[in-house]
Amino acid sequence: VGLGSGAKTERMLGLMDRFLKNDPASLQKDILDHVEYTVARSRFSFDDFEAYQALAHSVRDRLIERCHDTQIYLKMKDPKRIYFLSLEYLMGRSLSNSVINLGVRDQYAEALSQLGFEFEVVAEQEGDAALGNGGLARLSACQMDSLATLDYPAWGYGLRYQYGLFRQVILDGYQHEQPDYWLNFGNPWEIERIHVTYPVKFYGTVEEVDFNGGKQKVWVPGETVEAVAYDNPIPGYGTRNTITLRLWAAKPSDQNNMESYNTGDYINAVVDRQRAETISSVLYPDDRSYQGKELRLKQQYFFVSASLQDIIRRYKDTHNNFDDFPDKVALQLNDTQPSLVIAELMRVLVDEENLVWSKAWDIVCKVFSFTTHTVSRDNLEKVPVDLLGSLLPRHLQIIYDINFKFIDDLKKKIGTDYDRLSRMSVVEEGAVKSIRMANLSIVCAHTVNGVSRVHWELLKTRIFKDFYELWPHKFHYKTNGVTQRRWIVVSNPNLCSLISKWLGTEAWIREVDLLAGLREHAADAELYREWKTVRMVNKMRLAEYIEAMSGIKVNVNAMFDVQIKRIHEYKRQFLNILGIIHRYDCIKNMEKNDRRKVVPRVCIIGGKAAPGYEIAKKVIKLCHAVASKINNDPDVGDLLKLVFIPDYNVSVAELVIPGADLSQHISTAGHEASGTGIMKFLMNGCLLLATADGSTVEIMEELGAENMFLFGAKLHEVPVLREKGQNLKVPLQFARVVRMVRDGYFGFQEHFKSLCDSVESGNDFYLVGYDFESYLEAQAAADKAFVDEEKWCRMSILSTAGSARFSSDRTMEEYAEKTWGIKPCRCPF
Ligand code: RUG
Repeated sequence: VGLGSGAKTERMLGLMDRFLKNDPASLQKDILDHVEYTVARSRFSFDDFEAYQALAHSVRDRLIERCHDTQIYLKMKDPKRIYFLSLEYLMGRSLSNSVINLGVRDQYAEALSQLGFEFEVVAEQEGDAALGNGGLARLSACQMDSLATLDYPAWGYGLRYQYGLFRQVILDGYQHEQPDYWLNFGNPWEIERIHVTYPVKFYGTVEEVDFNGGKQKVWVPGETVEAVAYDNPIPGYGTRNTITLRLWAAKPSDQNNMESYNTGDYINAVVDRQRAETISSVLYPDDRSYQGKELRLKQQYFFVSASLQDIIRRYKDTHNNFDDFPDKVALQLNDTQPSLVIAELMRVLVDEENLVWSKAWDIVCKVFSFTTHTVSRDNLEKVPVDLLGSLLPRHLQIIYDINFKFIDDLKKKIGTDYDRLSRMSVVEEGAVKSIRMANLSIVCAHTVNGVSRVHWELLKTRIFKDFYELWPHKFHYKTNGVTQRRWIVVSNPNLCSLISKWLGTEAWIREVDLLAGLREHAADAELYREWKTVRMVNKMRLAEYIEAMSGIKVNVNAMFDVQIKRIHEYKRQFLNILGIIHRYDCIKNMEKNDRRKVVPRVCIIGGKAAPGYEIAKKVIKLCHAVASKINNDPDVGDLLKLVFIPDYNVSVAELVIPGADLSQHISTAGHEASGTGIMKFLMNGCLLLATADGSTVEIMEELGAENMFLFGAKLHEVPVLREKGQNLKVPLQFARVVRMVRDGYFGFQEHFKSLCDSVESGNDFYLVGYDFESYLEAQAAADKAFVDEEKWCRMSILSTAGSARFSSDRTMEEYAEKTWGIKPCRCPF
């Protein structure tokens, strides 16, 4: 329905707010109606899960209402919009977050309680939406929350995988992967838009046809797949604005296979149709290498083609040429996975909209911004030319043309420095001729952002040095952030109330800088008491979870020391485990009396290893082997426990982070582009044991080094230390603990051999041995501080107070102002 500004529209807008009521009595009726008519159960008999389903549908109605209001308003105002393109989103659960952002949590809790249900128990019924791997994907989710809350006219686009990130099951200490068919019981948080579908084409040939007295290239595709939109509403907090994360699912298209049907090959035609659906069926579970996979490339193109058709359709609703496109559209590339959209936009503008190349190129250069999350050149995405040429022949030609013109211009600027020209080329020659997706993105984007200041330095001096020297103005950074709504308000309600009480306002939930006001109270004994109580309750909740999951009873007065994140060599979970072995070894070798001086610890590790990442999987096994030794040793008792939390995901993080005393972020300097887990711990008043890597450096500046436990080789020292290789001095304690593993003290001697080899005899690329001594010193400093309860509590309060800068609200404001050129557009209804 077209939207005019006439009296009818005004009247409709006036009526809207009154469609759904939010008082507990109305909500109760609403829930019961959904029990009867949506879940199809009797209102006299339904269980927690059915209550969850009904509740979710009731919330969904309110989300839909707000989504519509927001879109109507945006359509009226037609502001410049940001389109966020990302192949991964780690949304986690939606219920609690939605009702909090809608401001109706207490009303729903009351309505449920009157029906005999408890909100927390019902909320636990929800599974995670895990359409992503790790940091990059959770960052996208946090940013969507901030964009909605800050009233930015934004859309998120991605893929609706049928199988999210695998479920991790541990059997005998080994990781096994199980498919996550998360849609099994339906998904109330999405709206299937059967009328929003686009054809996406693949394969075929490029032909030259006569056009306007000249020749024009035309792509004649060989296969068509239909993209169907599934909208996931993202409500802002304290605003009616609710933006949309639109995820695409692949469905067979009726344009294929008519031939087969006609020739009677019915079965093959059906099988062929089913194949189309595989495009959006599964998320690739490796967050760093996916080179050269056809399905992956198909996923990328499928999602960007559908998204771009949708974006252009929306633009054309109100514009009849492309002159204003850059003033109305900003396209954000979240890493290189969406970068094919560059070639796709050129193709659409030149081949379909008949713009001349120079005009199309001018538009392309104005609309794209690119954020890279990578720190190593080796991890940059490359697409083999053969693969791209067969799947998307016209796009390959366009990329060649872009590169040809770029190199031509470059030669005029830098002359015939062939080494540099070949490094900067979008096309990599070599055994496997490939397209460098990062180079393509940099050439076309007006802005290239890193995700922390250190990352920006690395981009300028190492990863994209040649490009930086050519276009210094393009390179910037926006330090990542996380949303305080998910990571305090939803996951740590007691801390949330305490903060609001001491700040005298809840406004910090939208205006996060107010958190700094806690500094004023950092020496207040009353706050200490309340702060400690809140933290203890969270620890008890975590202890219960650990016992339920692993049978291990932990001492809540011990320091809860947590490292939860993807398992990677550079993140050095191995260093953590070797440190735990050292601690164990010390306890064992102590006189009984001296053991009383030991600060008790519960070490908690969690994370998934990519299915093909052998060394990472061995780290998980080692963790279990060491845990089984330590946890069953009567000499150790409550002084040390090691727990591996299986199937780490967003909702597990929501439980673990508020209960952590100390958290570890111990990557080798220069390997973590930013790190965002650390920010969630910081917000929750957890103390940090960390290396000066990624955003930790900025956190340290904000908090003061005295409020953290820092250790390890600095960024500039790492290459020098690596040079030394064999001759690098490693402490005796290190050799001893590695030997314990090597000699089979924890069993599985043969299995752990390659793991030990990876940190010894000049192989120690991640400097585990070199950093071991300073790691132990930092751990000792943490022990010392923990015993001084007042000091610890003060540091904890200062951590939360210092976390405002690491909110994704700040990050999104910076992007909006400095990169995208968009302004808030707040729905007034
Ligand atoms: O490893 C990085 C993290 O340091 C960063 O915090 C996160 C969000 O920017 O992105 C992670 N990342 C990088 N995930 N995938 C990549 C691809 O190289």
